[in-house]
Amino acid sequence: MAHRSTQRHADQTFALLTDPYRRISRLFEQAGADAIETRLALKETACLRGREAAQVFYDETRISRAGAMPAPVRRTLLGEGGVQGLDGEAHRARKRVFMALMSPERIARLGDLFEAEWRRAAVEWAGQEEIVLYDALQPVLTRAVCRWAGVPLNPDDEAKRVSHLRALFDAAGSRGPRHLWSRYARRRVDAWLASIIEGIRAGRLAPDPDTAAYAWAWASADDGEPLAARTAAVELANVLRPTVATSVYIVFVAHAMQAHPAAARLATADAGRRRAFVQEVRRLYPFFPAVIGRVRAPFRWRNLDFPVGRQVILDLYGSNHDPAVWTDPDEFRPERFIDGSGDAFGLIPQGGGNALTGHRCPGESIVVELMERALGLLAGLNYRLPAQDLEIDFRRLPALPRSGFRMMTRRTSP
Ligand code: HEM
Ligand code: MYR
Repeated sequence: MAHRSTQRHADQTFALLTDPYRRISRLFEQAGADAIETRLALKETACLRGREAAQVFYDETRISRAGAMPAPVRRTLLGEGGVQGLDGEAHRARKRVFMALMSPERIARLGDLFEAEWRRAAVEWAGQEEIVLYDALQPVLTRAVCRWAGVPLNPDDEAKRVSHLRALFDAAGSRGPRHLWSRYARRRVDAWLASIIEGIRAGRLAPDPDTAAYAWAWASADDGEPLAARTAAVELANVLRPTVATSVYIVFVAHAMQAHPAAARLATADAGRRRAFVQEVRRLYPFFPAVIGRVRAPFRWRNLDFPVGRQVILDLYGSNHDPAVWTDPDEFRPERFIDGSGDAFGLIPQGGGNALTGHRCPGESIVVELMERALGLLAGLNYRLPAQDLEIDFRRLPALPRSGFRMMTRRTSP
């Protein structure tokens, strides 16, 4: 069929820039397949979606991750030399350090710090005509996660640190000057956190042993020597940045609460329904579009050849909307998760498989905790929504409601 061959050979880079979340899904629909070949940034690329595709992608004997991440992503969002680009035992050793930070007690502690910072900020919000939730959350999350991670945050530097951490995830996927701003922010964040690591090693700073700053300052490399300070800084940024990025998901929680007030009321009153509501927000709303790897050993799957070195993309957003896995995938239905979140390859907004051994995100428990806390806090906050454009802008990376979610929070006298 003529249109299939055009589609196979047309480079999708431009189309992806204008519709980063849904472009690949359209190709799956057009081809009537869950595995398609295309070209991306001039490279032959296999795109996959769905539960079985996730099993293939996370099979380490088939797909490797080292060197797969494009330079523009490493120079902004991720940094150089971090866990995302490692394979095998080097990866597992690095990953254990992240996972050791995620005990239920420590996660609850971060939740408590977030609530305390939210309540402090809410006093200020009550004196303002209006706030933009997305912007208002980042200082709150930065203060909470820096306290939690043992990273001192000098009040004079706070605004600067918040804007740099935000730029790492909010501006990385832009073109032009905003992308360069993200690169600049990466250099500033790396330098800041490397100085914290050096301060700990020199005894000038003494964070608690159960913090991320302590863990990364004293983590060792393959050869048993301490990690290079710059690498430890990148890993510490791998804790701070994504926690601040949870602001995107919290805006989506607020968005879903206004769109589905009955479900939101149930979620406010019941822990099981609250978890289900949050899982459905993570499934439905667009955030991390896709993950990328390379074929390590040749294989064939769904009538497609996967030669060694071939670039492979697992479409996370598409997988969470795959009609073969989800009934009415575009509908918001928290009930799907009332009996739990299913297996490790179904709901995959933060990657699939096993977080301890594979590349799945180690921060899911943080994200779910902060989203659940935010749901309760939003339900308890006195606010009205001014007229605004709440439509999700799918061309933005990360996608967001066009208005950033404006709220009228002024306390009116009785
Ligand atoms: C990896 C999403 C929050 C730390 C990932 C991956 C995704 C993801 C898609 C890649 C999985 C893969 O390569 O297979 C998200 C989203 C978040 C979030 C949407 C919402 C804000 C967090 C948090 C942390 C975190 C709070 C804090 C510790 C990491 C790290 C990796 C990772 C260190 C690399 C893991 C590895 O390569 O083994 N995340 N994440 N993320 N995430 Fe998250
Ligand atoms: C995190 O790891 O910080 C959490 C998730 C951030 C997702 C940001 C989504 C868009 C970034 C794409 C970067 C593309 C750069 C060319």
